[in-house]
Amino acid sequence: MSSSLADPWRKLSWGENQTALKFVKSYKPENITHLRVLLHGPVGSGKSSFISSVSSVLRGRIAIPALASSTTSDRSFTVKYQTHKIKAGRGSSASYYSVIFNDIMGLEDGNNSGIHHNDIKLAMKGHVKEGHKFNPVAPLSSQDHGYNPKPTADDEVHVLVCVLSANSSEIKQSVLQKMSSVRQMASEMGIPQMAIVTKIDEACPETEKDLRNVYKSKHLRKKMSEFSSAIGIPMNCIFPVKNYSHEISMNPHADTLILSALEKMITFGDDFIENHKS
Ligand SMILES: Nc1nc2c(ncn2[C@@H]2O[C@H](COP(=O)(O)OP(=O)(O)O)[C@@H](O)[C@H]2O)c(=O)[nH]1
Ligand SMILES: [Mg+2]
Repeated sequence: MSSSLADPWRKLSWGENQTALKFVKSYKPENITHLRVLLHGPVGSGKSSFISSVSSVLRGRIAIPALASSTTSDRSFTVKYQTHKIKAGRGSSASYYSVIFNDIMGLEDGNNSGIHHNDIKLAMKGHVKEGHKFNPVAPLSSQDHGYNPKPTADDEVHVLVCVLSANSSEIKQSVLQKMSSVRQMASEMGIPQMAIVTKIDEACPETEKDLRNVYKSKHLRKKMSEFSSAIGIPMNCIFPVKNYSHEISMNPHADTLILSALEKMITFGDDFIENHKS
């Protein structure tokens, strides 16, 4: 039996990125400064790489991966709440794009690692101050210095993105359960959710050879559908991506996948911003 479908189950205009790029670059939310995307997922799932990759796509060249902090072997680093912005232009005319990112790793096994459930909720509501160091055993309380008592719409999270690796047959059921419960918290707050599935190159040799095979791969489709039922995100809100990890030059097909996910983040986040205007 062949491992690939004759026809892709989702159609993309591979390498034709101008329209999407223009959309992302020119996007401005109404009445607020930026649209905040919160990425969550296990250590090593590719959150930092995705943010760097977005930066590379928007700037048209490989970004210095200054953001890649965590490695799978380093699970004990302090976890700071940090906003990542992407610079548009250079020198004195430099500004930032209106889509900004935070990433949190809240989903490790065991009690003493990861971020407390309630802290993730507070982050989504905008109560966590920039630079706050999460403490897994002492969740943030309203008396703490890191607590922002009066968050504005700019501090809030506008779209929640689950980040999972396609190459992780070993993602534990307990991790998926935690992701599912974070997603449910977001649902209760009306925050839209979606997922990206990273490392599609590692998970599928055909896709590694040519990224355009991604929606023909039976293996990846199965993987995405498993994630979909495990965390409760519909298939049409799950996007496979290949992050820039080891390459030294840009790949227009990788950009197409990244932009396709990014466009969805913006339209979802913008809907939320629209619906919650005060
Ligand atoms: N081959 C491949 N490697 C990736 C991809 N995304 C991330 N990586 C690698 O996976 C490792 C962990 O990624 P990182 O972004 O630090 O994960 P984080 O802990 O979620 O921030 C790094 O070595 C990345 O280079 C991908 O799409 N393909
Ligand atoms: Mg990271």
